[in-house]
Amino acid sequence: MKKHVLVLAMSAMLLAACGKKEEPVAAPAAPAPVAAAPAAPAGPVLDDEKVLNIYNWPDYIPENMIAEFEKATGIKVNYDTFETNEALNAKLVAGNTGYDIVVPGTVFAKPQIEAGFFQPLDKSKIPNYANLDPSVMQVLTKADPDNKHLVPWAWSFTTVGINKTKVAKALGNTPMPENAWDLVFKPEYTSKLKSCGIAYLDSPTEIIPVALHYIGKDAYSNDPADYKAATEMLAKVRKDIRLFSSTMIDDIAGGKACVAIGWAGDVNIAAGRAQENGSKDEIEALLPSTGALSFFDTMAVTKDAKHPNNAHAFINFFLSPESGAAMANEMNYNSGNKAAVAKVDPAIAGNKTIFVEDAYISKMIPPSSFTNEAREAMATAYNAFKTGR
Ligand code: N2P
Repeated sequence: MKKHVLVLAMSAMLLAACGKKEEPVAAPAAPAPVAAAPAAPAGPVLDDEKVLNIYNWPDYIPENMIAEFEKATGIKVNYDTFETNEALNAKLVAGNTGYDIVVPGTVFAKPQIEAGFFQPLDKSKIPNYANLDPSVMQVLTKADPDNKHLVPWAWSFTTVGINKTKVAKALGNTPMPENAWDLVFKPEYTSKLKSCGIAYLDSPTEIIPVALHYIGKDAYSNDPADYKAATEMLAKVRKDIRLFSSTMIDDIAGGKACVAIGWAGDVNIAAGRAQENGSKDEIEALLPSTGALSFFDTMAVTKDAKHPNNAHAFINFFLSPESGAAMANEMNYNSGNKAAVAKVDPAIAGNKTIFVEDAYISKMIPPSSFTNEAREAMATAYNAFKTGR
């Protein structure tokens, strides 16, 4: 059993034994020490009710992480998933989510913080906060000015993912374009690739920003006139799009799509899944020459969380070096945990679409955010594009 798990387990047992609530675990009364003993590490503060409700994206957590946390703390975790930022946002706007921890992307987290949906974190309950990469925390300040509400779950980028083998076949004599975005946005390519399947993520705020970037506009423009320009471009390839997908990993791994607008981490998961299924096809996330859109998904504790202490305990557990390394090694996602890097498998650490090199990071379009009005206009534009063939 890993050391941090052991410490948590011991404190959970102590806590259960003395039945206290909302107080740090006290060390049992001991005879006056003869020699100075090192202070026992304080256990996490937990809530009376040993429950934690988490709402996260699918395919985004190492297999045993919840079970390990439950075992270490005695907390029962209810873990639900959502597929888009829009879906999570609708829940938060409706209120009374019942969730203690939610994982919005920063593009949505900014207005959500402003709307008062989250409570400030108590960093004294998150000693592993120190493991976080300052450069990632710096990016988060754009959504959360003083890093008060958000800690990273993972970051990656929205890009073009391909089944290289199938794409090469479908393109025939046409060489790969210099700009990978052409594969999903330029009729010359989409007309050929539709035979093996083109998939787009199914969300206005995933597709319109990359389309805006492709046509040379600000990816995070709040101007509806720009959305019109983006959907005019998109309309030209609409008939070639096979899927608007919320099951991208299986669509790519299972051969329903040979090219996709997807998240690099999920494309890497698809590559592994295809291999497990016995496929010899090469699947990869591309690094488009004109840049990809980086995204940062973050944990936040809801304002009305019923188990805020358990939430902090989980956040601290997630920020351990072991959890961060598992996110990379098992899930192909970089969790922005500096202390985890030394524990990452060399093959994963060397994958430039997971641990992105500085030279490409400087090419990426960092996240910004939209006003609520802009998001509505974007959704209208997107739905018209999606339904119009
Ligand atoms: C799900 C990954 C979600 C990333 N596997 C997009 N926010």
